[in-house]
Amino acid sequence: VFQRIDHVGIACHNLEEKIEFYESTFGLVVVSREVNEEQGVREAMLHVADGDGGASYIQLLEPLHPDTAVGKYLSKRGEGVHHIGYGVADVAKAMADIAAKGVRLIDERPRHGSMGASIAFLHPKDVGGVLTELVETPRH
Ligand code: MC0
Repeated sequence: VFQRIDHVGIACHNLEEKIEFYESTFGLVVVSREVNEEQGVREAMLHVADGDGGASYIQLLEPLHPDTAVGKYLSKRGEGVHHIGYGVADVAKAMADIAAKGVRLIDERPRHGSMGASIAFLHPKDVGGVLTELVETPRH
């Protein structure tokens, strides 16, 4: 089902400070910045590498409010890895295939993600404590 790692999402308190750290320490470059009200985040995508199935990124996430997924995560666990996003060819098909194996979907239908992607989250409690995201990138 998974074609590649699309991105690793990292929760942080201050997006601008973390961007500066990733740029100056690792030489990564921001290729997209968005506010996603539905997900309650302000985020930046930093390009890491290109592969056969598409690129991979680090996604830095700052909560828009404390009462959001990332806001709650930060207050409970502090800064760190928040989720892994896997590239899939067809997010709706991947959701159906994975749900059929007994893993709970957080989203009943695909939602809007970074850079025009269609995304859906799987419940971390059914994936060994790892919040897992399916990512279908738009076709060019
Ligand atoms: C919470 N838990 C996690 C977790 N967040 N475990 C692993 N990784 C995470 N990121 C655990 C908690 O520790 C807790 O475990 C249990 O799940 C319930 O957590 P909660 O704090 O009570 O919070 P809930 O249940 O209200 O929400 C957790 C849930 C939520 C994962 C369902 O965060 C969610 O719907 N996430 C999906 C959407 C999301 O994360 N959006 C932000 C990124 P214990 O053992 O203490 O019970 S948006 C994004 O990334 C987009 C823009 C994109 O990629 O393009």
